[in-house]
Amino acid sequence: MKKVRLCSLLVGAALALSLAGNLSAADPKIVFKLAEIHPKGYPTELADEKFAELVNKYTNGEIRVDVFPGGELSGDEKVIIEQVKVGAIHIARVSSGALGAFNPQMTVFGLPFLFDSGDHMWNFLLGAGGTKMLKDLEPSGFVGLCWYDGGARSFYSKNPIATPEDIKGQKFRMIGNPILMKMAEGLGASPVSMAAGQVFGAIQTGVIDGAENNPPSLISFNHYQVVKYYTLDEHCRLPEVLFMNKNVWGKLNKTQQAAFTKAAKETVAFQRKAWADYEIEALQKVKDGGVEVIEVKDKSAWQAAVKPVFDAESKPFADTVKAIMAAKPKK
Ligand code: BDP
Repeated sequence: MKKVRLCSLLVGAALALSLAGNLSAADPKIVFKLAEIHPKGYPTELADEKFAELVNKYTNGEIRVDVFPGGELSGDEKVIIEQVKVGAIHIARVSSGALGAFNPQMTVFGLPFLFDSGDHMWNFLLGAGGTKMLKDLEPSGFVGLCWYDGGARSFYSKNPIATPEDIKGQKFRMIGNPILMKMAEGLGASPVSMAAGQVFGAIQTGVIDGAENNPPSLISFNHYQVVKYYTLDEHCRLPEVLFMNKNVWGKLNKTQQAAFTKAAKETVAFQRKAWADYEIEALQKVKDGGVEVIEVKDKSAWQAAVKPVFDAESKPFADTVKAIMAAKPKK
């Protein structure tokens, strides 16, 4: 009995010690966990590894970041974000689509056809607007480190989709972004929300007809094996986010914080390059896997079909949308 009490006292004291005060430079045991649902070698995962390497380098070995890819810590980004919020996971790379449930401003990226192109998105993300959005993660208990590319999302299904009308009556898993759910409803589909890890089984067993995502995700989650058609309507671009627990950040000293910021910043160009290369390769793999890829050269019918959703849903984000429109690259 006494032993047990002493034990729990010691554990309590150790915990208090680790929670109070700064993480000291002399402490060799600063090891952070970084969660990633994509497998090793995926462009965001490569960037996570690069980030870990640079943090170690710039802190002169004081801090180690261990990357857990392939959903090893959880295959559900909602769970990962909850864990980052309580500090059980220190750092994570997730989709801004999933972060919206914890930090509503992130929902804005669900607005259909918000960005004209990848360049348009990056002009915004790397400018004052995108920097402010990372900063505005703080009231939610997070520190935003940087943005990564997540390309454009398009519909894929067991059934053909040539025009927006073909969406009608089909059941799609939409990433849990309320605007995207409304967009699918607006197109006459039944949107279903579930973790990315559940989509393969749900399509295979006929619970849903399809989903929407970028080409690399069709490969990383093996969805290309269970659908027949991929229609490149490119209805939205959801940037990826590297972020961490705010209290953990607060325990880093200024030099360590600067090392994190520098490391994160340096991974952005690296990830964008890895993304650009892999996006092309992944689309080819989808085709080689037997999926019919339907190009949508003229998107005006799709844009017109979702305009009412854009108009209604953009209202709460008027300032951000204005900043995004102003970030269109000059032609
Ligand atoms: C992918 C993102 C991943 C999301 C997934 C999804 O890279 O972070 O979990 O989409 O649709 O594009 O849930």
